[in-house]
Parts: sequence; C-alpha cells; structure tokens
Amino acid sequence: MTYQTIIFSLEAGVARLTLNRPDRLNAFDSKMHEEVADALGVVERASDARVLLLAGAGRGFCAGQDLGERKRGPGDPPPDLGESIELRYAPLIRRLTNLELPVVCAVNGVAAGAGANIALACDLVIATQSSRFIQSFVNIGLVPDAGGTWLLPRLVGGARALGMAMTGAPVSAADAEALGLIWRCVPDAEFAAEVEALVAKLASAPTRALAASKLAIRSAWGNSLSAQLDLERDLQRSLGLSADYAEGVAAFGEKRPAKFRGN
Ligand code: T3D
Repeated sequence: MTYQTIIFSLEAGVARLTLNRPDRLNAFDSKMHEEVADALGVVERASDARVLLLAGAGRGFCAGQDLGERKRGPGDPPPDLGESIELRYAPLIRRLTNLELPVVCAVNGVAAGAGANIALACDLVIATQSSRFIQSFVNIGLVPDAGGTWLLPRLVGGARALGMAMTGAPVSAADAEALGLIWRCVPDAEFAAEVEALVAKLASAPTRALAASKLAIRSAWGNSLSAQLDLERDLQRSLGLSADYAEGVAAFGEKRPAKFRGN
C-alpha cells in the first residue's frame, strides 16, 4: 500500500510509523486510520520486527480526531461517534497494547484528544520538554476516549484523571513525567538522540522477554496477586526455553555482552 498520511518503514528490526499530516497537527482522518491499520498489520506479521516507534511529523504528535470530518451542513444528520470508536479508535488501542513488541511513542509537541490517549497507550512515551498532553474532549462536549478513561486513573489516580478530563488543562511533559503519565521528558535539543538510543536499546533486547513484561504488567491491572503469580510462572517457564535466555546466561558466565536475537 502506498501511504499518503503516514510514513512507514521496517528496517533492522525497527518499525517506524510517523503520522504525517503536519498542517492538521497529524489529526486522524479516515485515510490515516486506514493507513495506520494497514501498517500495523505489516508489523504484526513481520517476524523480524523488534520494536515499533510511533511519532508525529512537524510540530506536534497528534491532535486526535480530524474535526474537519465532523463539520455538518444545515440538515445533515449528526455523525455516529460510537461507530467511529468501535471501528477505528478502539481497535487501534487494542492493537497497540496487544502487539508483542515494545511500542515507543515519541511525542514532539502537542498530543491532544485521542492523540494524547493513543500516545499514553504505548509502552514507553518519551516527550520533548515543550510537549503538552491535553484531554481536550471536554472542549467539544465529549468524554475522553481511545482508552483514556481506563488508563488515566490507573496511571495518575482518580482525582488527577478527573481534573484532566473535566478541565482539559494541558499537562506539560515535565509534569507528565513527574505524575507517572509518561516514561521520560527530555530537552528538545536532545530528543532525537534520546529516541534513537531508546529504540536501539529495545531493538537489541530479548524481544520475547519485553513482550512478556508488557503482557504481565498490563494484565496486573485486572488480576489478583494470585493470578499474577500464576501468570509470571507461566511466562517464566516459556522464557526459560528461549534462545535469548540461554544466550543471556551464557554471556553472563563468559563476562561478555549478550547478543539477543529476539527468539
Ligand atoms: O469524532 C470521533 O470520531 C469521535 C472520536 C474523537 C476523538 C477525539 O480526538 S475528539 C478531540 C479532537 N481534537 C481536539 O478537539 C483538538 C483540537 N485542537 C486543538 O485544541 C488545538 O489545535 C491544539 C490544542 C491541539 C493545538 O493548538 P495550537 O494553538 O498549538 O495549534 P492550532 O493553531 O490550534 O492548530 C494548528 C492547525 O491544526 C490549525 O489549522 P490552521 O488554522 O493552521 O489551518 C488547526 O485548525 C489544525 N487542527 C488542530 N487540531 C485539529 C486541527 N484540524 C482538524 N482537526 C483537529 N483535531
């Protein structure tokens, strides 16, 4: 598929998906939904993919739903937003969180509406100091979606989640890091290098172990301690049979860096 609204590549284990409608702050229109879904399919099917980097072109990460698509003329019926969530946003969040790879989101400016919550659904969010996260839904009379109402209270607690949802107040990247909303806030000048270093580290890590950590930590939010202990047992049993575990233990014994191959 030739893409018009995203830039996508998969090289040396690193899949890069850049939202590319910078004049609309990378807001999602139907085409972008279609293309992101297609690119995610490529990543899901690629046996050599070891990390996905999601980013935005231009001065922002993503401003959520393209509101140009929601303009109505006199007499036009209202759009079915439930259908949009069911067919587009919810599957996207499910796919990002279920992907058996680490997903890094590089936030290079504003992340608003569903754009904020798509970022927060990724495993590691790294943002420039000048970035802002905005639950802007309230400004147009909507509720946070794309998993925001589930994720925000788990990440920052109910009081702050409600504050963000009800006021739509921008949260700076520094505050987002301090609150535990994102992994790291970095100076703008160091952002590109920090993103590349993180991606390179993850691309040479034991991929199956990363996928197991993702599954276990995401499952913990719904599991009892007992269920979680069972899950850890099962995951560790499976990882104990992996080539990367054998390599890790051998490398430790031989006092050399491990060369993980992701299997
Ligand atoms: O509808 C459904 O399917 C249901 C699901 C909904 C999910 C959602 O995401 S709902 C929330 C939608 N998003 C928003 O409400 C955010 C709207 N945007 C803003 O509030 C502001 O643009 C920002 C706070 C994100 C950034 O402000 P600022 O001052 O840095 O930039 P700007 O000047 O407002 O925006 C720059 C351009 O991008 C501007 O176009 P122009 O005037 O230069 O031609 C602006 O119109 C455009 N833009 C920004 N956000 C959107 C957008 N165009 C279309 N849709 C957008 N969401």
